[in-house]
Amino acid sequence: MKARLYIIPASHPSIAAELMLKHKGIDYKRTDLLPVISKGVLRAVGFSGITVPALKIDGDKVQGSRQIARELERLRPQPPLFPEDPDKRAAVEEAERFGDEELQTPVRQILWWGMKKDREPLRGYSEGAKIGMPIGLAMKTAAPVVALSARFNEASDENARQALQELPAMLDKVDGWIESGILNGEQLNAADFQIAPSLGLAMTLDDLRPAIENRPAAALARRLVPNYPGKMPPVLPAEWLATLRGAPVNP
Ligand SMILES: N[C@@H](CCC(=O)N[C@@H](CS)C(=O)NCC(=O)O)C(=O)O
Repeated sequence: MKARLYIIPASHPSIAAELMLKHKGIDYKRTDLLPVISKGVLRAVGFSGITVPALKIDGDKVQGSRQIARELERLRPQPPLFPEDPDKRAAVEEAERFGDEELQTPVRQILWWGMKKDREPLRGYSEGAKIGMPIGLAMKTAAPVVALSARFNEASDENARQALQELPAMLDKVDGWIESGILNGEQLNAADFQIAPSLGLAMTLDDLRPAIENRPAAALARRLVPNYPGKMPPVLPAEWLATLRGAPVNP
């Protein structure tokens, strides 16, 4: 099987795709792309969409972490990414959908909002990546990359604040799935691989880690992404963090 995965360093759905390729034991080559520039490269190599993860496998092109999960399952059924039992499969698919459609975005918006305040952490998030130029040189283009990425991801004050408010209920949901055995069981599944990278990325933010690290969700992140690249020092306004830390919200 010939596979090439296109990623952006530290992108949570990209890490989900890598985890699934490894789970299936599929050897792959990786092309690391800088945000923004990634869109043009993906088009140039024949993908119809503009986001990573994007996978070329045996001549086919698959884009999107959930689509990649299904293509890998089709190409190599063992070890499985989805349970055989229909009820269990439906539960895993719902958790996976939540991870993709609901959890990824707030984490991404908080991260890019933080980068607008302090873009130096971008260096750490790119650690170990082969982006085709020295990281010091890439950092010289960091200002427009951050501005465009923040705009692309709609990382406005309002959305970042809203994302912070939504996060505790989302973490409760993940903890509930762990307690009921849908996530973080003996047999890992597509939802584990989808959700753990979002948790891992969130935990690279000093502002968010305290709200996650003692939860069951953190154990899932530590199991699957123990060395998530990057670290963002405290950057969010204390007032915005109040709901996350359990303090009452001002009326
Ligand atoms: N929900 C999609 C999200 C894909 C996505 O938005 N990827 C981001 C990186 S996390 C991207 O490619 N952004 C383009 C950019 O930042 O320039 C998936 O799971 O595949």
